[in-house]
Amino acid sequence: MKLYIAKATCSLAVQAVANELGLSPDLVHFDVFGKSMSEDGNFADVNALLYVPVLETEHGDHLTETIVITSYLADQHPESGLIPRLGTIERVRMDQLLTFIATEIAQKHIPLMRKLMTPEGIAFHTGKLLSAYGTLDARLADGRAYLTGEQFTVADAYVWATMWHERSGVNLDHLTHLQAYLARIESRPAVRRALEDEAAVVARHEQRLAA
Ligand SMILES: N[C@@H](CCC(=O)N[C@@H](CS)C(=O)NCC(=O)O)C(=O)O
Repeated sequence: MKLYIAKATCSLAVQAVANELGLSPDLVHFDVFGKSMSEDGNFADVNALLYVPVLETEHGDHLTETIVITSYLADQHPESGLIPRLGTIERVRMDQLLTFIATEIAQKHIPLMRKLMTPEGIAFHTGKLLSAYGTLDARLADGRAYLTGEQFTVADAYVWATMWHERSGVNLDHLTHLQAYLARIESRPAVRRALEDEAAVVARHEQRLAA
Protein backbone atom coordinates (compact mmCIF):
# COMPACT_ATOMS: atom_id res chain seq x y z
CA MET A 1 0.00 0.00 0.00
CA LYS A 2 1.16 3.48 -0.80
CA LEU A 3 -0.15 6.68 0.76
CA TYR A 4 0.34 10.06 -0.88
CA ILE A 5 0.52 12.80 1.72
CA ALA A 6 1.29 16.50 2.04
CA LYS A 7 2.88 18.27 4.99
CA ALA A 8 0.52 19.25 7.83
CA THR A 9 -2.64 18.40 5.94
CA CYS A 10 -5.66 16.10 6.17
CA SER A 11 -3.46 13.20 5.05
CA LEU A 12 -2.30 13.02 8.68
CA ALA A 13 -5.73 11.60 9.51
CA VAL A 14 -5.06 8.63 7.23
CA GLN A 15 -1.57 8.17 8.64
CA ALA A 16 -2.93 8.15 12.21
CA VAL A 17 -5.64 5.62 11.33
CA ALA A 18 -3.17 3.39 9.45
CA ASN A 19 -0.80 3.49 12.42
CA GLU A 20 -3.59 2.68 14.87
CA LEU A 21 -4.30 -0.39 12.73
CA GLY A 22 -0.65 -1.43 12.62
CA LEU A 23 -0.45 -0.84 8.86
CA SER A 24 2.66 0.67 7.32
CA PRO A 25 1.85 2.15 3.92
CA ASP A 26 4.82 3.51 1.99
CA LEU A 27 4.59 7.29 2.20
CA VAL A 28 5.05 9.57 -0.80
CA HIS A 29 5.16 13.32 -0.22
CA PHE A 30 3.45 15.68 -2.67
CA ASP A 31 4.29 19.38 -2.43
CA VAL A 32 0.91 21.02 -3.04
CA PHE A 33 2.56 24.34 -3.91
CA GLY A 34 5.61 23.23 -5.93
CA LYS A 35 3.73 20.18 -7.34
CA SER A 36 6.74 17.86 -7.08
CA MET A 37 6.79 14.41 -5.46
CA SER A 38 9.30 12.69 -3.23
CA GLU A 39 9.64 9.97 -5.85
CA ASP A 40 9.70 9.80 -9.64
CA GLY A 41 6.43 10.30 -11.50
CA ASN A 42 3.67 12.80 -11.98
CA PHE A 43 1.12 13.23 -9.20
CA ALA A 44 -1.54 14.13 -11.81
CA ASP A 45 -1.44 10.48 -12.87
CA VAL A 46 -2.39 9.56 -9.30
CA ASN A 47 -5.05 12.23 -8.75
CA ALA A 48 -5.91 14.53 -11.64
CA LEU A 49 -7.38 16.97 -9.10
CA LEU A 50 -3.94 17.34 -7.46
CA TYR A 51 -4.91 16.84 -3.85
CA VAL A 52 -4.03 14.45 -1.09
CA PRO A 53 -4.69 12.06 0.55
CA VAL A 54 -4.59 9.29 -2.04
CA LEU A 55 -4.27 5.65 -1.05
CA GLU A 56 -2.96 3.18 -3.61
CA THR A 57 -4.32 -0.16 -2.49
CA GLU A 58 -2.59 -3.50 -2.89
CA HIS A 59 -4.92 -4.02 -5.90
CA GLY A 60 -3.62 -0.85 -7.55
CA ASP A 61 -6.76 1.23 -6.98
CA HIS A 62 -6.29 4.91 -6.21
CA LEU A 63 -8.71 5.95 -3.49
CA THR A 64 -9.26 9.64 -2.74
CA GLU A 65 -11.26 11.52 -0.06
CA THR A 66 -10.20 11.49 3.56
CA ILE A 67 -13.51 10.08 4.78
CA VAL A 68 -13.49 7.28 2.22
CA ILE A 69 -9.90 6.24 2.86
CA THR A 70 -10.08 6.31 6.66
CA SER A 71 -13.43 4.47 6.64
CA TYR A 72 -12.13 1.88 4.16
CA LEU A 73 -9.08 1.11 6.28
CA ALA A 74 -11.07 0.97 9.53
CA ASP A 75 -13.78 -1.22 7.92
CA GLN A 76 -11.11 -3.80 7.06
CA HIS A 77 -10.42 -4.12 10.81
CA PRO A 78 -13.79 -3.96 12.61
CA GLU A 79 -12.21 -5.33 15.80
CA SER A 80 -10.23 -2.08 16.12
CA GLY A 81 -13.35 -0.12 17.07
CA LEU A 82 -12.08 2.79 14.96
CA ILE A 83 -15.44 2.93 13.14
CA PRO A 84 -18.90 1.46 13.88
CA ARG A 85 -20.15 -1.35 11.67
CA LEU A 86 -21.97 -0.45 8.44
CA GLY A 87 -25.75 -0.53 8.66
CA THR A 88 -25.93 0.53 12.30
CA ILE A 89 -27.29 3.83 13.57
CA GLU A 90 -23.90 4.40 15.21
CA ARG A 91 -22.32 4.22 11.76
CA VAL A 92 -24.83 6.70 10.35
CA ARG A 93 -23.96 9.08 13.20
CA MET A 94 -20.26 8.53 12.51
CA ASP A 95 -20.74 9.31 8.80
CA GLN A 96 -22.69 12.41 9.82
CA LEU A 97 -19.82 13.50 12.07
CA LEU A 98 -17.19 12.80 9.38
CA THR A 99 -19.15 14.80 6.80
CA PHE A 100 -19.49 17.63 9.32
CA ILE A 101 -15.72 17.65 9.90
CA ALA A 102 -15.00 17.64 6.15
CA THR A 103 -17.46 20.36 5.17
CA GLU A 104 -17.86 22.54 8.26
CA ILE A 105 -14.27 22.40 9.49
CA ALA A 106 -11.64 21.24 6.98
CA GLN A 107 -13.02 22.97 3.92
CA LYS A 108 -13.92 26.11 5.89
CA HIS A 109 -10.26 26.46 6.93
CA ILE A 110 -8.65 26.12 3.52
CA PRO A 111 -9.51 29.50 1.91
CA LEU A 112 -8.80 31.22 5.23
CA MET A 113 -5.36 29.59 5.51
CA ARG A 114 -4.56 30.47 1.93
CA LYS A 115 -5.59 34.11 2.52
CA LEU A 116 -8.03 33.98 -0.37
CA MET A 117 -10.98 35.77 1.21
CA THR A 118 -12.61 39.15 1.44
CA PRO A 119 -13.15 40.60 4.95
CA GLU A 120 -16.78 39.45 4.73
CA GLY A 121 -15.65 35.94 3.76
CA ILE A 122 -13.17 35.84 6.62
CA ALA A 123 -15.89 36.83 9.10
CA PHE A 124 -18.30 34.24 7.66
CA HIS A 125 -15.84 31.35 7.74
CA THR A 126 -14.48 32.36 11.16
CA GLY A 127 -18.02 32.38 12.57
CA LYS A 128 -18.74 28.97 11.01
CA LEU A 129 -15.54 27.51 12.47
CA LEU A 130 -16.21 28.94 15.92
CA SER A 131 -19.71 27.38 15.85
CA ALA A 132 -18.40 24.04 14.58
CA TYR A 133 -15.61 23.76 17.15
CA GLY A 134 -18.05 24.98 19.80
CA THR A 135 -20.30 21.98 19.14
CA LEU A 136 -17.32 19.62 19.47
CA ASP A 137 -16.32 21.29 22.75
CA ALA A 138 -19.91 20.92 24.03
CA ARG A 139 -19.86 17.19 23.20
CA LEU A 140 -16.67 16.77 25.21
CA ALA A 141 -18.03 18.70 28.21
CA ASP A 142 -19.46 15.54 29.80
CA GLY A 143 -15.92 14.25 30.39
CA ARG A 144 -15.76 11.72 27.54
CA ALA A 145 -12.26 11.05 26.23
CA TYR A 146 -13.13 11.20 22.52
CA LEU A 147 -15.92 12.57 20.36
CA THR A 148 -18.14 9.50 20.51
CA GLY A 149 -17.10 8.16 23.91
CA GLU A 150 -14.08 6.40 25.36
CA GLN A 151 -12.95 4.89 22.05
CA PHE A 152 -10.62 6.78 19.68
CA THR A 153 -12.18 6.73 16.20
CA VAL A 154 -11.58 7.91 12.64
CA ALA A 155 -13.46 11.13 13.53
CA ASP A 156 -10.91 11.99 16.21
CA ALA A 157 -8.08 11.39 13.76
CA TYR A 158 -9.77 13.72 11.26
CA VAL A 159 -10.43 16.53 13.75
CA TRP A 160 -6.84 16.36 14.98
CA ALA A 161 -5.39 16.38 11.45
CA THR A 162 -7.36 19.48 10.50
CA MET A 163 -6.66 21.64 13.58
CA TRP A 164 -5.51 24.51 11.40
CA HIS A 165 -7.00 27.30 13.54
CA GLU A 166 -3.66 29.05 14.10
CA ARG A 167 -2.97 29.23 10.37
CA SER A 168 -6.56 30.40 9.83
CA GLY A 169 -6.36 33.05 12.56
CA VAL A 170 -9.23 31.53 14.56
CA ASN A 171 -8.72 31.68 18.32
CA LEU A 172 -10.01 28.57 20.11
CA ASP A 173 -8.33 29.17 23.49
CA HIS A 174 -11.72 29.46 25.22
CA LEU A 175 -12.66 25.88 24.24
CA THR A 176 -10.97 24.14 27.14
CA HIS A 177 -12.55 20.71 26.63
CA LEU A 178 -11.33 20.74 23.04
CA GLN A 179 -7.80 21.69 24.12
CA ALA A 180 -7.64 18.84 26.66
CA TYR A 181 -9.00 16.44 24.02
CA LEU A 182 -6.31 17.45 21.52
CA ALA A 183 -3.58 16.88 24.10
CA ARG A 184 -5.07 13.41 24.70
CA ILE A 185 -4.93 12.63 20.98
CA GLU A 186 -1.38 13.94 20.67
CA SER A 187 -0.23 11.56 23.40
CA ARG A 188 -1.24 8.53 21.32
CA PRO A 189 1.78 6.65 19.94
CA ALA A 190 0.09 6.23 16.53
CA VAL A 191 -0.44 9.96 16.26
CA ARG A 192 3.10 10.83 17.36
CA ARG A 193 4.46 8.37 14.81
CA ALA A 194 2.35 9.95 12.07
CA LEU A 195 4.12 13.26 12.70
CA GLU A 196 7.56 11.62 12.78
CA ASP A 197 6.94 9.67 9.57
CA GLU A 198 5.62 12.77 7.86
CA ALA A 199 8.70 14.78 8.89
CA ALA A 200 10.98 12.01 7.60
CA VAL A 201 9.39 11.82 4.15
CA VAL A 202 9.26 15.63 3.84
CA ALA A 203 13.00 15.75 4.69
CA ARG A 204 13.74 13.08 2.05
CA HIS A 205 11.78 15.11 -0.49
CA GLU A 206 13.71 18.29 0.36
CA GLN A 207 17.04 16.44 0.03
CA ARG A 208 15.95 15.13 -3.36
CA LEU A 209 15.06 18.63 -4.56
CA ALA A 210 18.38 20.00 -3.30
CA ALA A 211 20.45 17.25 -4.96
N1 LIG B 1 -12.10 16.35 -0.88
C1 LIG B 1 -10.77 16.05 -0.38
C2 LIG B 1 -10.04 17.34 -0.18
C3 LIG B 1 -8.65 17.09 0.32
C4 LIG B 1 -7.87 18.37 0.46
O1 LIG B 1 -8.43 19.46 0.61
N2 LIG B 1 -6.56 18.20 0.42
C5 LIG B 1 -5.66 19.31 0.60
C6 LIG B 1 -4.77 19.07 1.81
S1 LIG B 1 -5.77 18.93 3.27
C7 LIG B 1 -4.80 19.40 -0.63
O2 LIG B 1 -4.15 18.47 -1.03
N3 LIG B 1 -4.83 20.57 -1.27
C8 LIG B 1 -4.08 20.85 -2.45
C9 LIG B 1 -4.92 21.46 -3.51
O3 LIG B 1 -6.17 21.36 -3.44
O4 LIG B 1 -4.34 22.03 -4.42
C10 LIG B 1 -10.85 15.25 0.92
O5 LIG B 1 -11.85 15.44 1.65
O6 LIG B 1 -9.98 14.46 1.20
